Amino acid sequence: MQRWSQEEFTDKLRQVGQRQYHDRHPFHRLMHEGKLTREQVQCWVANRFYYQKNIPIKDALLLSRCPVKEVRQHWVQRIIDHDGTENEPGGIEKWLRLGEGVGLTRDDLENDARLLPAVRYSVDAYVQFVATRPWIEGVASSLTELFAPRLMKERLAALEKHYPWIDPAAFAYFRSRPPLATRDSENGMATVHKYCETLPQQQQAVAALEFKCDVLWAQLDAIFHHCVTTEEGDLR
Ligand code: AHQ
Repeated sequence: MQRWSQEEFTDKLRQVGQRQYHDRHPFHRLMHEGKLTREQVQCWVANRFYYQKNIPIKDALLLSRCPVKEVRQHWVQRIIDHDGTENEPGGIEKWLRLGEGVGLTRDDLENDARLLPAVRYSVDAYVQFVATRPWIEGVASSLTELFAPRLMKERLAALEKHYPWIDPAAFAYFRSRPPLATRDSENGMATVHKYCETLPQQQQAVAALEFKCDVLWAQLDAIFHHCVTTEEGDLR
């Protein structure tokens, strides 16, 4: 069987998102419907911080395994976007400010005080995946961001509408992230098109994206179980 055309390959990748992206997870649905309590929002922010702070680690691992200068030249910007510079707060700093905005301390987040085991393991599995798989599979796994801008816009509108107890300034991350996510997913898509030259490589890229959707979904399963069902009884 010969390799997929670029359109077919793009379509296969986008179908993964339609089937498995975490925008449809019950926890996000509760959030978007304004049904989360203060404690449940805090649980999500604290646990998602572990994912956010591991993104630059994952990206640095990918850089260290990628021999193609042109790919590294783009990829390095992702680390700067999250770590920031001495003058510019990056995504990690904005997420810490989100934490303070929902009533947590920076310490709570930085010391993983509320980190759930399954969130730790799913994020660590993502970092290990990028540390051990071929670098192009690490690129493919980041393509969940094809679907992130729409989710973040829906999330921002819901947070501003349904959670008046949170200072809207705390949502800076969700305002600034979508254009970066679009830029990164466009670069990632062009990179997998260029370097997945055989059908098996294309199939591995789709598998990498499916794996990453499970990484995101598993985090919300843990958060939903610990912070919703056990807290709210049998809320379905
Ligand atoms: O804030 C997010 C982010 O910086 C990234 C980096 C990217 C990657 O390299 O895997 N994935 C990602 C995502 C972020 N936010 C998630 C959300 O729901 O807020 C979505 C997630 C993604 O779609 O992969």
